This record gives sequence, C-alpha cells and structure tokens, in this order.
Amino acid sequence: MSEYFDYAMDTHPLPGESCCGDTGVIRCQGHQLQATLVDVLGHGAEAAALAGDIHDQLENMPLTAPEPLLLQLHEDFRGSRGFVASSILINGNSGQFDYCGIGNIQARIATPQQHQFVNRDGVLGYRIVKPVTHSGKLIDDSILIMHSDGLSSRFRHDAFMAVSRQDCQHMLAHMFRHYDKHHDDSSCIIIRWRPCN
Ligand SMILES: [Mn+2]
Repeated sequence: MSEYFDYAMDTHPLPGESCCGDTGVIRCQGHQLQATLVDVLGHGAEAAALAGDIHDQLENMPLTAPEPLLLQLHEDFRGSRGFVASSILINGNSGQFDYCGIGNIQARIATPQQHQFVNRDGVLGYRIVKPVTHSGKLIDDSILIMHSDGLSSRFRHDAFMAVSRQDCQHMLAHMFRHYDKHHDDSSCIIIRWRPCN
C-alpha cells in the first residue's frame, strides 16, 4: 500500500513443485510505482533460480521506464534459459503510465476503462524484437491486472466487477481461485490507483 496505490502480488508454483519460476516486484518511490512481472521459461528449480536472480536485479535497479528496464534485463540475462516480462511505471499524481511487455504476460486495465495491452513477441535473454512503449493515463480508481500464462486469460469482466470494490488482496484471491490453470507456475499483480485518498 502507498498513499496513491493499493496493490497486491502473488506467485504460485506448479502443483508438486516447491519453488516458482514466476516472479514479480512492485516498488514505490515518491509518487511513482513500478511493477514488473516475470515468467521464466519452464518451471522447477532451474527456472526458480533464474527467477530469483531476476528478482534481485529488479530490487536493486532504480525505478526505470519499462522499455529500458526490459532491455537491461535482456542484456543482463543474455544466454539464460529465457523469460517473458511486462513492466509498468505509473505516476501517482497524474495517473500517467508507461507500459512495455515482451512475450505472453497478459496485462489489462479492468475498470473503469477496459483496455488490453498488446505485447511484442520474444523471449528476453534470447531473442526479442524492438520493444514498444504504450503510454496513457489512468482515470480515478483504475484497476490494472497483470498475470502470467499460468492463469487463464479467459477473463470474465462481469465476475470481476463483483469483487472490484474489494481491496487488491481480495481481488488477487479471486483471480487465483477462478483462473489458475494448475499446470504451470502462476503469478498475478493487481494495482488500484486512488489519487483522491
Ligand atoms: Mn508460464
């Protein structure tokens, strides 16, 4: 939680595994929030080890615009087994955001507007096409959802609206309860921008 944002994140390993190859980092600095979600290819101990290294790297980087952040991760982990990632940087005063994604992390603004972000193809650490930054402006009370392909993308807006007044931790539980496919590591980040609080 911060003055401007409510947020929650969780990762679940594939059933039967004790460690997870999905990871995420949410950081607030001043009025800015940065959230990055990463899905390392495959699962199990080797994927989790790389996810841990990427997590540490993200924790130690200054808040960075998403496109250079992903390019930096691509360089830093070149030759690794590879991963997909999406990152967003939000200004808590204005709601202005920059978003960038490579690979199949799903990201959407669920409400009050509805917007599905489109990522470029590629595998970070291996081969990517030039990333594209999507910039925009949230409106009050916007809810942003990012999740890996361990959760189904068959998002039901009407069902989500029923929980959208709850805090992000509850919305996150809803996502894992209804969308976890249980055949891959899964991860989800939910952020609500609340400029008036
Ligand atoms: Mn996956």
